[in-house]
Amino acid sequence: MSEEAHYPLTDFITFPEQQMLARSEEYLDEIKRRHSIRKFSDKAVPKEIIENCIKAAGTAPSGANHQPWHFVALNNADIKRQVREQAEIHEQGFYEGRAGDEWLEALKPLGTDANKPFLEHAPWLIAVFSQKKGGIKPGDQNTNYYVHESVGLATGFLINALHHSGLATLTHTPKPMQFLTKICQRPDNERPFMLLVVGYPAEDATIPHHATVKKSLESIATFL
Ligand code: IYR
Repeated sequence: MSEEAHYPLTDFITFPEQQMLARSEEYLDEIKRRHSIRKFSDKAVPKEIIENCIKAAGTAPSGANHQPWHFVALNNADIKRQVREQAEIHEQGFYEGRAGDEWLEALKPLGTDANKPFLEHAPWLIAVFSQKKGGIKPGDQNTNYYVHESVGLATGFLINALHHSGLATLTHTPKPMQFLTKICQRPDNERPFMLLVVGYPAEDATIPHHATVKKSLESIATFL
């Protein structure tokens, strides 16, 4: 088959409009129940679920379909401890001044600080890496396009897949995140993009009021 070949679209499902409306409502209800949490139980999560969710993330659209991402799933206690240690060192600098007053003020309603026990408690951490160079075939070193957009989309798919599977997440962005490259044994040409904390909520997990305030449809959308 030539590289330019096209196939007929055979797996698209058309639903009656009534059913579409019901499905859109059901999806909205499901996704409204997604909340970032910062207290995780240490209950184990089977690897196969994480694998399926990463496969789902890997179906995201990307610039020229180069799929400029790599996911490192960590559930080894010693590695998670290293991530926590490094993250807390960097976050201390952040909270003790590097962030600046305006940023710290914006974070106050979330109640976050430099302590990150969830990095050890949660059964899985998924470090997402972006690749400036690559291509569709392993080993390709071509330019990748729309790298941030692509990796952001894949990360969104991943969060959604995890939520749909019955898992809670936290999008964590220790600043700076370069330490993840070494711990995750990734090459220099990749950049850490985000760290997802994955597992079940602890019994006393909370969501800050601030995070429950979502903008109205009118303020986020315009129909012309
Ligand atoms: N990376 C820090 C600070 C932080 C920044 C933003 I923007 C948030 O929405 C939440 C936290 C931390 O993880 O604590």
